[in-house]
Amino acid sequence: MSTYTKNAKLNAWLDEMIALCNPDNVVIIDGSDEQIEALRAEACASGEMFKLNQEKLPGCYLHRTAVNDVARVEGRTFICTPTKEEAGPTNNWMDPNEMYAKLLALYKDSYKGRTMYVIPYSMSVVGSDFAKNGIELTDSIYVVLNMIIMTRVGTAVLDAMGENGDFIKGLHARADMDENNKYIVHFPQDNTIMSINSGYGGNVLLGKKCFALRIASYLGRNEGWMAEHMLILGIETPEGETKYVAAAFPSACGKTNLAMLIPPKSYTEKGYKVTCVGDDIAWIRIGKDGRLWACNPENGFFGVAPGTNVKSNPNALASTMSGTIFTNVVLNNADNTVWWEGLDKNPPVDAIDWKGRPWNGQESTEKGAHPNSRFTAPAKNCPCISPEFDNPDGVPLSAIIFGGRRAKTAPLVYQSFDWKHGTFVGSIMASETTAAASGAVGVVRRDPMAMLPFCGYNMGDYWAHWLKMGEVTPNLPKIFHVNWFRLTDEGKFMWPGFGDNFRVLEWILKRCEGKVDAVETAIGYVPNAEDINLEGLDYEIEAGRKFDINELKNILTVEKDYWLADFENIKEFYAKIGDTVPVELLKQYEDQLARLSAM
Ligand code: GTP
Ligand code: SPV
Ligand code: MN
Repeated sequence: MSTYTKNAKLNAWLDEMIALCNPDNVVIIDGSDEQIEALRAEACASGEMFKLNQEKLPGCYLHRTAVNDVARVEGRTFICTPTKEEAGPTNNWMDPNEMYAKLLALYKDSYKGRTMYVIPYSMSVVGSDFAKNGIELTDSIYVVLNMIIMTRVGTAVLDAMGENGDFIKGLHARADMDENNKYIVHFPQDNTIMSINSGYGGNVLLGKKCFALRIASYLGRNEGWMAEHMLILGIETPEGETKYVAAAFPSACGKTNLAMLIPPKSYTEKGYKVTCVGDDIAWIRIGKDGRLWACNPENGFFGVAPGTNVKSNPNALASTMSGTIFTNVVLNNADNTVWWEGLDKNPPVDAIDWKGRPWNGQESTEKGAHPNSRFTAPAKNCPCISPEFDNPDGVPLSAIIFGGRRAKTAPLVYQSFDWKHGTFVGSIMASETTAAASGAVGVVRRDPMAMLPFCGYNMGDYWAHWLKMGEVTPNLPKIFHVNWFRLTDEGKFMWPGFGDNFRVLEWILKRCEGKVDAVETAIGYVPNAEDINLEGLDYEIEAGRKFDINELKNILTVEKDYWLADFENIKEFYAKIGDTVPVELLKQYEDQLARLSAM
């Protein structure tokens, strides 16, 4: 047996994977600055990455993926549990033995002429109670450098694993990038992830969606905790107190933006502040005090570039100013910097688009950056990163917020009646699809708890786990639902959104503290319009349109007909999940339908 590390299980697995993939070299990633520099230089020499203007953007690089490899591929993502029922009707499934046989043939000699990089990484603070270790094997330097930003990587992780410690196995190979043989596969019972024929984000940064959500949600159910597609933020009040909330929105529906928001001036002047604990994933456990405590297992942000600008999300923009890898954005030849739609109103004229073609932003009718182009930025770069970011205990949650992209139906904000009803609210979440996954954009689909593409087991069993957590947690957070995306008949966003979302967060916290009344409706508690503070919101949100209390009343209404139509769709969705839908949720469905019908 080889002696790459002092962990016997790891050495044995490495032997097996080396024999299978047949690399020319094996490199253990130790996380040192010298190694990172050498890898960057090698990637630039081979054309895999481009070094950007190091005066304006120190440590920043650009990467372009293959044009047919720009988002997660849900159709080729599999959960291979022993039975199909365990994976459930919302996941693709194949018999594990059949899938292993298929994949082993694809991986055979796939590293020939290449280097195998062995990435030891920890999700959460190395060695902490929350932490779980992983090893990702990859033949892509781009993946190595992204993992170094997104997770805690290197020798310290091997030390924490010791001679006998367990780890999640992840094998990634670019292979020949054959679309028809692209697979992102999870074997929850074996703690194993296998990804082949992709080089893009969530398909290949195996610590993220594959481990921290799909495998971790499965572990969480067995071990009594939760892995959720949620941002975590802190709200600091003028009195110096900080309250924490977690929020689940589907991909490209505003988590990074909410996680780093800057409150309106009228609030910052009084001393309110938002701090960011995480922007995509939360691991949640019951703390000694009986509350739910959340930590962000990641160490960086893999954020959507388009739409990020000094107004919408200055903190995200600041986070990308050093040590960042940009993927599929525009290269500005004039000063070797980057650009994307929505950054500013001055697209470069002498530029290269995300496909690598010459691009004139003043003349071209095509987008320069891909709608799902991204930045990979270190969390420590974020000006509002929470002082608790590295706290191994995480932070205690006052509220959990669900939300989606709904042109109609869902009001700006409402509160569920209790945890069971809140679980129902999460289970019926829906959103218009975005460019974060391949496929049609703008189609309404049900996306329970924003976990539809990320739940590592049967969705009905996952809902049961939510209900169970509600029973065993003595001091539960309150559950809310928000929708920043209501549209006018002309297709304009009604609510100003972004920093002004703080106004809604304030109402949510007041509800948690019992400081404000609400209107009891068929779907939950809705604010009295007067209780959402509109102070300072007297600017034009677009030419000729100001937001006022009448517009607010409009987006707070519960419209019976829309909701009844939605319930038809929910019925179909529940039928698809089938027998595993908890009886409690069926009861919640019936009760809410009765309340709506009686409106
Ligand atoms: P993932 O990284 O895919 O999980 O996405 P995310 O949930 O972090 O979404 P993100 O914050 O990156 O936002 C995605 C898109 O939604 C961007 O184009 C934002 O500009 C837009 N967006 C975010 N918040 C708001 C809002 O309050 N109102 C409106 N109208 N758009 C928003
Ligand atoms: C998402 O799609 O929810 C993301 C990006 O956060 S990815 O890492 O590709 O999943
Ligand atoms: Mn996400």
